[in-house]
Parts: sequence; C-alpha cells; structure tokens
Amino acid sequence: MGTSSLYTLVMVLQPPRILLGMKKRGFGAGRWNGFGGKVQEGETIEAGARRELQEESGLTVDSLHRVGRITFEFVAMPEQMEVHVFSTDSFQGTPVETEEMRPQWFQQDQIPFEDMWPDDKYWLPLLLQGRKFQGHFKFQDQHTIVEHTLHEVDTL
Ligand code: 6OG
Repeated sequence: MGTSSLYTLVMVLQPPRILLGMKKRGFGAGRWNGFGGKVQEGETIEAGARRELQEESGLTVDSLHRVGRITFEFVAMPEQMEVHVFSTDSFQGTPVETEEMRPQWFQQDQIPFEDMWPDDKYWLPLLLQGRKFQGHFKFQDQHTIVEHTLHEVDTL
C-alpha cells in the first residue's frame, strides 16, 4: 500500500446555480472544478478547505458541510490522493479571478462535465441531491478511469 495525502474540494452552491472555477495552472489545468488543494501540516482539513476557497475564489464561508470522501489513484503513481469534499451555500463576498482559478456560475442542469475531471459526473449529482458519498477512482491517465467504486453513506 502506498501513502496518501490529504486534499480538500469545496463546491459552492446557490441553487439553482453552482460556482465552478477554471483551473489555470497546475494539476487539472484546463478543467472546471470546485475549489481546494492540499491540506497543510498543522491545519485541520476544514481549515484547509476554508483557506483554499478563500485563496482561489475570494469567498469566505460561514458553514461548510462534509459531504464526501474520494480517494484517487493513478496507476503510475505510488501516492493516492484522499480528497475531502465539502459543500456550502452560506458564503460572503463576490467570486474573483485569481492566478489559479477563473470562477463562473453555472446552472446546476448545465454543468460542463465534458470539461471536468471524468469522476465528477458520478458523484456531483449525488452532492447536488444532498447525499453523502464515499468513493474510489483508479485512473490510467487524466482522461481514463479504469475502476471505480462509489456509495452513499450516512456519516463520513
Ligand atoms: P491543487 O493542485 O490545486 O489541488 N482533485 C480532483 N478533483 C476531481 N474532481 N477529480 C480528480 O480526479 C481530482 N484530483 C484532484 C483536489 C488539486 C485540487 O484538485 C482536486 C484539489 O481540490 C483525479 O493544490
């Protein structure tokens, strides 16, 4: 078994809209995603989620809900990513473009799945229905999922 590192991913909802960011550089560049990144040493997962959301979108939030946990494995990489997914509908501020992300609101029935990580089409509909989930995705490369599991859970 390899090691894993902790990441966060925050989905900002304002029904019937969802805020996504176009990742401008780094891992996942060229794709729409939620806001997040690596949890730093000495920081709780939730604090990391708030920090990354603020850094990448300019938004601050009152409450974040833990809604999912997904592990990602790439066949060529020993280290897994353990991504903690949050949602929020109580935020302050107006999204601003940063060096890393270009935020844009989308209607929840017009999510650009073809320009997102391929796993998103599996779990994002659950999140939008208010369900909690746990999953694992094994990628061959950035476009190809070779195995996955996904199930709803009551508690994370
Ligand atoms: P930084 O490089 O920005 O952290 N992330 C993924 N999100 C989705 N939807 N699918 C994946 O499939 C992902 N792999 C990573 C976690 C990376 C950000 O991208 C997310 C973080 O929010 C492989 O520090």
